[in-house]
Amino acid sequence: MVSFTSLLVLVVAVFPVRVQCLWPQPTSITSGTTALNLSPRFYIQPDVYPPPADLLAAITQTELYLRTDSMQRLVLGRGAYDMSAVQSAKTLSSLVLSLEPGATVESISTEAVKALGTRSEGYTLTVPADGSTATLKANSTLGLYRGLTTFSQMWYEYNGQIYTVSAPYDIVDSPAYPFRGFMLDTARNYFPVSDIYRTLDAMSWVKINTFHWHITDSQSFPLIVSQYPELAQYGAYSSADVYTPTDIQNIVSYAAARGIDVLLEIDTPGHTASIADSHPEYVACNQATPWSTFANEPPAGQLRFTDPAVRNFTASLLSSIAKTLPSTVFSTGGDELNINCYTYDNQTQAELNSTGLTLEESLSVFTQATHGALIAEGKTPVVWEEMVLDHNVTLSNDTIVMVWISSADAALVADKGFRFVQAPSDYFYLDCGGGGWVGDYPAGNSWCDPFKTWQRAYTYDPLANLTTTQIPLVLGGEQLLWTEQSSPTNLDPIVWPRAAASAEVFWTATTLGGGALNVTEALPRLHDIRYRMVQRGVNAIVLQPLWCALRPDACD
Ligand code: CP6
Repeated sequence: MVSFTSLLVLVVAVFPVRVQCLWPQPTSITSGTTALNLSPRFYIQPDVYPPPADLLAAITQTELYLRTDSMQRLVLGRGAYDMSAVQSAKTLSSLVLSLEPGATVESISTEAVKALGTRSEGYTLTVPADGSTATLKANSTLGLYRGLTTFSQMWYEYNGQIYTVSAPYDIVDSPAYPFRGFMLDTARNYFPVSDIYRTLDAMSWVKINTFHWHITDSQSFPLIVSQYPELAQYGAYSSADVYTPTDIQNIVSYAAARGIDVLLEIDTPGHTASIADSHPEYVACNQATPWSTFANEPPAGQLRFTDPAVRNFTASLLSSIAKTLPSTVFSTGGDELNINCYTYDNQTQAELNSTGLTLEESLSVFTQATHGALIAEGKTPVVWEEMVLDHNVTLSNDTIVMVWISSADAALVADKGFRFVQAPSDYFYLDCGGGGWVGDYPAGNSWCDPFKTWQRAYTYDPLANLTTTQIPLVLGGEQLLWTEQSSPTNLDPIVWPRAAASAEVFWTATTLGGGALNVTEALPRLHDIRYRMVQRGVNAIVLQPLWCALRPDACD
């Protein structure tokens, strides 16, 4: 005999009432099963005086998303979804934003570029089921912005009606880690400013707060630097494939208004062949052959860092760029330095002989000069892991290190006592061909092998193999797109929604690390945010057959 209760459990198991589909999942949330509509006169009221312009713009944008985001199976009309509960539901007429008592009113943009660990991104969001006013509170406008992002993900438009079925909501949310990034390489292939804007939009939807911009490399130098216009004039792919100082300012402002800080990287002293296009005397092994003896990919070419003129030039270049940016962080790169390049360079050898320094000691002198120039501009230097693990370079204690070669290196960097960002290639590289010189890798042995799925990134444990004293050194992490085999044609599909995986790992996962997250639970939520991305103009790839999204237990 099947009892009534077991039958009930069965029914619930077959047709579970799905909870909300937020991404990233808030750190603390309770929600219900009551339907609620947005009133046609619904408005978002900022009780913030005076309301910063970027907060008002974010409110307008949120109201637009509310009106345009639908649920996929309702759009298709195959959902077998009972809208009667929604039709008779109560109506919400306003969301009121306010800052906690004592908070100073600053713009989102001001808050977004503050030093890591000093930004306030948390918020509380309450949406009662009875139609009384919803409230969003935070200590800063940046926190309000994060809360607006969450609010926009609670609702679906259907036939002119905007509804949720999971009221009431009670959310207390703040990020587990201060650095949640995405890196784009704009040197292997050029990306127009509009592509970068769209990418920043998508980043903001999943609360990514750092755009790590690998702007230059050996293949091209697209950055126009006012004091050194020759770099882009000769080093860019064309006079159109450049970022002007105005482009940079526009991108930085666009990002900041969306809660995103721009971490600009000028990779030095390796990955700099494009500097030889304007300053051949500064570059060793420029386009030397075979390139594989001198670099990880063609063309070879690295700065002659032993040369005092190169040291001064680089320090001055970095400070002239850094001074135009509001961020407190700036990356000098430092990855994949090829030693052969200097062994065979007569000028470098002569300089080492005359100074009596080893190559590594000289690299330390160079790095102290470039980092000194950045520190003088109030910036905290950021470097790739080789600078601390491979070369014995003297760095200031607050230097931030990017782990990339392997997730196993995180513990090694932590042993050195530096704060670091998790960017391990074995989990977070999105490209099919970082260094992917097609033809140079046997079939089945490219950098794309294996392709890293969203599940791979999602199950990364940022705290694996770290001791309790090392855990505070983890600033967060980022997924990365190297663009040897990417361009505007495939930007959205190769990045989204995969890059949302680490956004949740570093927002939601707390002391347990990524292992606390569950891919089965995440899939319908990721599907949902992916479909929002598509509706908002980002060409994110599908995660499953459409059939799955039409099931009754897909997101409501
Ligand atoms: N370019 C630069 C690259 C890579 C790095 N730096 C890279 C290395 C290995 C892989 C993918 C990308 N293409 N400047 C390493 C930080 Cl698998």
